[in-house]
Amino acid sequence: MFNDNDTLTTKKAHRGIDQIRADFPILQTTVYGHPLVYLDNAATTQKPNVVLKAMDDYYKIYNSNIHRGVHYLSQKATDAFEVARRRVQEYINAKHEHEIIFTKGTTEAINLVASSFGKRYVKPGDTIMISELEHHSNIIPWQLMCEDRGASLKVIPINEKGELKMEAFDALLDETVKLVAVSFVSNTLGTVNPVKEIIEKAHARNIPVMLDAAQAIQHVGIDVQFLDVDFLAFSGHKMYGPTGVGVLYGKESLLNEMPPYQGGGEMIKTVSFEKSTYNVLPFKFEAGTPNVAEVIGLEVAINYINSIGLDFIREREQQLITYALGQLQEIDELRFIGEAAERAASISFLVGDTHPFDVGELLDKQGIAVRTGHHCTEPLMNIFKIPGTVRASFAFYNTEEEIDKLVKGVKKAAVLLG
Ligand code: C6P
Repeated sequence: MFNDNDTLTTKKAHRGIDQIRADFPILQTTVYGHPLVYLDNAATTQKPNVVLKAMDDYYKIYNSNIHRGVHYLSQKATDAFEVARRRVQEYINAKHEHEIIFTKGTTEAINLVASSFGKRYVKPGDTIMISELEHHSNIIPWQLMCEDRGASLKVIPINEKGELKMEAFDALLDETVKLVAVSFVSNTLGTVNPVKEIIEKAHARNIPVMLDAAQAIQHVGIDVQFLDVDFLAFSGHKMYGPTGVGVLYGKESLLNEMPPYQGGGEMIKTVSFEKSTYNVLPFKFEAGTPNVAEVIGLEVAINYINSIGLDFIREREQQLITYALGQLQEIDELRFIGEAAERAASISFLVGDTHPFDVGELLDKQGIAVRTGHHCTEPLMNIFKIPGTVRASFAFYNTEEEIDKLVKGVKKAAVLLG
């Protein structure tokens, strides 16, 4: 068990788990009279006080539009916004600041690439390769673009454990493939995909790779130069930051070749009714007033993660997963969906023949928040021939005590639902 006296070998968080939890006001709340047990971190993580304060300070002290005014407030807000861009650049080790494009989330980042890359590089007969594990956000944008461009999707199959079949990937990789777009970590099964291998193999054929890092960025250190990945997308709200902000990282050489995604203020150099010209990176892809407070909040969330330490986070979350898997597998009626060897902080399961919603509701009444349903991965559910799962997803602020409550709650649900 992890408590204030325990130490982790790579421990950067010199504070105990209780002190860390005190940073998150929502973790002190109750639901139906029970202390909240928040195990829905893959949907969104909770926000520490420092993030909430940074956003509040912006609105109270220097609320202003950015990149537009010479006045004091505008300069201050612009500086804070651009510091955030540098912080993201450092966090993922991008080569250039202007390779960081602020979006409203992973979904928008993927749509941006699908639309803009598609217009520039995809023609009839081409294919885009995704996998059976993908979130709808990494399926639909490609489908829409393929319909528009006369292209089609190729889908990497998975094995019964929920791991990509890499020999199938090798076989599918041919000259029709214009881009490989896969998740780093599956939101439903927690599978960690062999992304380095995927990138190397795709690059051997000069095919760029986009990673959906929505479920990876908060769990593992990502170095885009080491991975040599071409595009990377993630959301602020899944990494202890606010909703309404996300990031698209793209290699300068590709982004420079791609047309704007949206038109409006900030993304132009000159405008006339006959012909307009476009701004340089990153502004070419940031039309309109961005979510300034959210970008500032994201910067502080990254600072917060850095203060806890990604090594600590990874090690702590692995402890929690191992503990949860061990405890849950003691329940006779429970069946895991997805048993990949490499996994990050999500566990999906079913209890006997019960519907996941019923289990989720009973857990909710005990103050335990899990997600139930298809988790925006309907094709994956179809492959497993199930309507959905119960998903418990963890963050470093969770405890073994909370997992014990989950296990007790699932046992109770198994009895009540027969
Ligand atoms: N998954 C979940 O409960 P947005 O909504 O744009 O912040 O993120 C979309 C998204 C894209 N890819 C993956 C792998 C994701 O997990 C998500 C969001 C949440 O699993 C909400 S559906």
